[in-house]
Amino acid sequence: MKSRILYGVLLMVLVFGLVGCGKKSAGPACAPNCEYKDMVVGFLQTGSEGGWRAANSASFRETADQLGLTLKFYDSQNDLARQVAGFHQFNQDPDVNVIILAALETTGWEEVLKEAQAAGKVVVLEDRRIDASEDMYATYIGSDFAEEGRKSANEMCKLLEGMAGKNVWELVGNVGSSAAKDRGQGFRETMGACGIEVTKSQTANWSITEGKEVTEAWLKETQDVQGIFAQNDEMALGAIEALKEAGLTPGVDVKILSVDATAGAFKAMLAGELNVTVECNPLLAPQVYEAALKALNGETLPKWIPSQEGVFSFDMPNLQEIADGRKY
Ligand code: GZL
Repeated sequence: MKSRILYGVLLMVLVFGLVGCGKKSAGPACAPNCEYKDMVVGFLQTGSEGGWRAANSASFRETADQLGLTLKFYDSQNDLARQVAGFHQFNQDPDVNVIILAALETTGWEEVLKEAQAAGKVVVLEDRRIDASEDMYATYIGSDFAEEGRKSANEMCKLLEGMAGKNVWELVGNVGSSAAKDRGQGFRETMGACGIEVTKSQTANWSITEGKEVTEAWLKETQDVQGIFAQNDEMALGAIEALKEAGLTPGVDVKILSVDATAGAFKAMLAGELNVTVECNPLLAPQVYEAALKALNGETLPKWIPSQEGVFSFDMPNLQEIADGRKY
């Protein structure tokens, strides 16, 4: 009798051990030989806030077609709650085996990441990093925003060389985003090398309209500014409009530097109104899909694959040629 009870207990432990307690469900049936045609990607895009984002979205759509994978594109409309809801939706979708996130903000992802892990979904971060344990996602593919900030400060030092004043105004992106946090941090790490002081700093949420409104308000207070550091091109274009309406010559009276290197920035540099743009590469889809496929097949990836990026200035001799050759 005792041996039958012991056998029953052992059997229950074995069954629960196999079925009930595992953190992760098994990987896809195609592993370790999955191909792009087996990938069904749930892509959680931030929204459509400007030229950089448009190029980033186009990269994911075009590359999905080229590779023959299935893309389910979710537009979060720049609303964090909507982006989290979209993540839940993809976690519940039995067809989706890869989730790609361009996070609007760095925090608030624990629950959906755990849900994804339990459901056996591969999670890849693109563009924006998040504050989460590295074991909750396969890899992060995106720029070194802090380095973009340091590059920006170095270039602003060159622009303000020889000027008595070194007052710089900073137009900040979405304050919760990694791009805004890290660019601001990188700029402040390096600006002391030439005595730059950030005398005004405020969010303009990546937009032309808000970039103009914030700069207009500042100019009503003072015109003692030598440089404007806009954390993306759109906010710089807004600042340029505000300076012109205040009777100042952008790029001359006030030096302007921005980040992204979109077509709008090249147009403004060719007009002499923008001095420098620090590149931030939006064409990430090929790298991201390649990493997702490797993760789907059970490969372990480095936790960050940084993008390679340059710097462009209005006085480059071949600027028109460079502009003509760019994709965005
Ligand atoms: C950068 C990206 C930023 C761009 C902005 O990787 O996250 O978001 O710099 C965009 O133009 O809004």
